[in-house]
Amino acid sequence: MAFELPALPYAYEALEPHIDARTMEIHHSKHHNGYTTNLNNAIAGTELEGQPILNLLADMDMNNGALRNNGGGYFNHSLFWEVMSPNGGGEPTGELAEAINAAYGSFEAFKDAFSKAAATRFGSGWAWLCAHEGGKVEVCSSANQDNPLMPGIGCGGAPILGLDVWEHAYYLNYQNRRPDYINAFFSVINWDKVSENFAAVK
Ligand code: MN3
Repeated sequence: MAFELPALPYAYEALEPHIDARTMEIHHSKHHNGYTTNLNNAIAGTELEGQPILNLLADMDMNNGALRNNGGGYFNHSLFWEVMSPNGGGEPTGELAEAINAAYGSFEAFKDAFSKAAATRFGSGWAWLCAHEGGKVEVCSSANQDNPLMPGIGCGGAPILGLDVWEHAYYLNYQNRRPDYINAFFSVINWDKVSENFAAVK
């Protein structure tokens, strides 16, 4: 019944040179593993034990710091690994491309908006591309391990693409150059997976 650390869908070194193997190993085996363990500890022996993660996020008591931070950390990283691929990059196609063009006018304009959201998130947090039922998409960001599925975050819809901008996600390779890391992320985005996520929401 407990949450388990999901296996990465590729090797730690698979995203090099864009994201280095040491960062991936620490990020997955230490950080994500820690959120998973601490999420299980936060719900153990409570009525929340056994609830699906989407229910935990939607019904989140935002004053419950352990559940908020670790439930978000567990979910956000599970999404993050899946929306990257060594065969990623390029641009979305099909209905997702149409939705992005409808909202932003072009892929380049979307990339600018997403990159700005990621670069200007002060301190630690995430940048998101969210989708609404009906298919409208929008970019936003949230602090710490919050995400758009939690109450009152101010991002609409469900996240279909997420970028971790905590320093632990990039500091070994990029130091303070967060914009370079954001740009590199676009070389590994798994648009097929993001399209799947989009189809599931809309
Ligand atoms: Mn992280």
